[in-house]
Amino acid sequence: MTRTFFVGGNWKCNSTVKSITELCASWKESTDNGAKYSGKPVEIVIAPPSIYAQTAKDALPANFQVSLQDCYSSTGAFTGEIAADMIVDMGIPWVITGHSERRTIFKETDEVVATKTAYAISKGLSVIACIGELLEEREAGKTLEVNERQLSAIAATVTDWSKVVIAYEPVWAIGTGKVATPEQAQEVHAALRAWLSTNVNPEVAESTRIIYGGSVKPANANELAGQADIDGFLVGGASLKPDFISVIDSYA
Ligand code: G2H
Repeated sequence: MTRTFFVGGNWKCNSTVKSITELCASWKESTDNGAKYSGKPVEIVIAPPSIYAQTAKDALPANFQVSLQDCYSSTGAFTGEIAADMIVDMGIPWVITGHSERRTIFKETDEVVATKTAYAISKGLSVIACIGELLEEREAGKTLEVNERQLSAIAATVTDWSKVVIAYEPVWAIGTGKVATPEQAQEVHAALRAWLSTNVNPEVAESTRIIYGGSVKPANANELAGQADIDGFLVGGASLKPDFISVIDSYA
């Protein structure tokens, strides 16, 4: 089975109308409205801050999809939240759940992430579900234990795996410039795929995209993309730049 290469751009809490307009214009120019890549299929999903979702949707190249960076698992009296229902209503097909900044800064537990993921899928969204270990967890030899615990919480609630992309993002590599080596990333990706095979089923393990995030940029994307179990990227800082297009092309 071929897993379509997946490249996500997570703009986090960055951007203005002006910067989005300029960035998208440069992407359109260098890609002939997004139509010109290396010839292989690639799925491209950009997650702007929610208030700029429509601005991005209007400005992005034609084959770029839009995601939100988080969602809430209910409508109602939840001031400041955006329910998955509303994301669907606005014609946005994707959402990110469990990003490490949600887990560490906003104290989202494995259970909260799992609930959001299941709810988003139940409303028809596709989900980029993030997992990853802290530096102290890696140094304590707990990398696989932590990632399998986080994946297990998500897997317990997922009913449709065709709607899920798993993003492995070691927290020590996020925004730090310290990218995991291709071997370090491949080791975890292979273990996660084996976990899916044993604990969900071999078909899901074979078909689910497991993407890497953490200081991905044009200079390191090709080598990471060459690893057998790395099916794409979730890119932060480098997705705010014109040459993000070379990350999209890194699978070629
Ligand atoms: C990891 C990544 C995007 P960056 O958070 O999700 O960010 O590429 O800036 O490390």
